[in-house]
Amino acid sequence: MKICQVIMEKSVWVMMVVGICSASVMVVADNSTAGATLLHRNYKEAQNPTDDTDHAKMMFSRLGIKNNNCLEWRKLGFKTSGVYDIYPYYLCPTFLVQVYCDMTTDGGGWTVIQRREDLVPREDFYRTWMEYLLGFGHLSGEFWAGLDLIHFLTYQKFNQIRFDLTDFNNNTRWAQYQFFYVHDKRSSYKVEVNGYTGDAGDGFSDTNGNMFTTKDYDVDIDDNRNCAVSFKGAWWYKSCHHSNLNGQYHRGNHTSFADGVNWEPFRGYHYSLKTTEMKIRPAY
Ligand SMILES: [Ca+2]
Repeated sequence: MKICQVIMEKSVWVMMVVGICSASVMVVADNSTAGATLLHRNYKEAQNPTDDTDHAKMMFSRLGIKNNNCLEWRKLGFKTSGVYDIYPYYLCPTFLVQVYCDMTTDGGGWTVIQRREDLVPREDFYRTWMEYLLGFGHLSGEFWAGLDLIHFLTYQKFNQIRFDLTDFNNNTRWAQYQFFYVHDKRSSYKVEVNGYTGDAGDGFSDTNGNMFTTKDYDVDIDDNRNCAVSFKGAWWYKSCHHSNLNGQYHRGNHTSFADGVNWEPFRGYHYSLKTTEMKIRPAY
């Protein structure tokens, strides 16, 4: 009944959300896509609980508890970082998505939306608009959670975003923004962000108001080039960037300009970071 009321009140959303539900089913059914690989693999993991935390998660699921994000799991007492089931689509309330929850950093409850690590085989992040929309990679390694999921997670509540960064000398830095929202597909996943704190330097505020550009979808404001092609990544580029965390994994110093896993205020445009994590959490 509640969902029906929401649908009636927000009929403009119906067609879009029906499309999302259909698209998600297609993703699960079609193993040829990167998103399908992610979802299918995680589904199999969920069938084989390995520790007490997994058994506790299954118990909560059997009780019919459907958490919308990692913070809700954290508030139930879960303190172990790992893969959790969430139900982020408010008009598709039974559609399960598996995400990686950081349950330790700054009190935990973070839903991780991106990770780069020094792993082999390496994940390719120079991907298409559709791949960035759906997400790709593996939750236990390198991945991008998907723009559509990020939109719906940030649509639920007022969200924060945090970046945890490490260089090859194992120096760690962080950056946190008190407000983070990603619009829907019709707005090309435009981002709103503000309220920097941290010690990494502010490499993300300049994305505020920008849409998401990939190598095959140019919505940056630079009329002379596609920033994703010029800097071999995918990001909320303006013209072009102070951070490029989906760039090429150059492993430290590189002679090429600004096409690495760069966070300009931390290590500049000629240094590609060792690890990055982007994670979001409701502010309350
Ligand atoms: Ca352009």
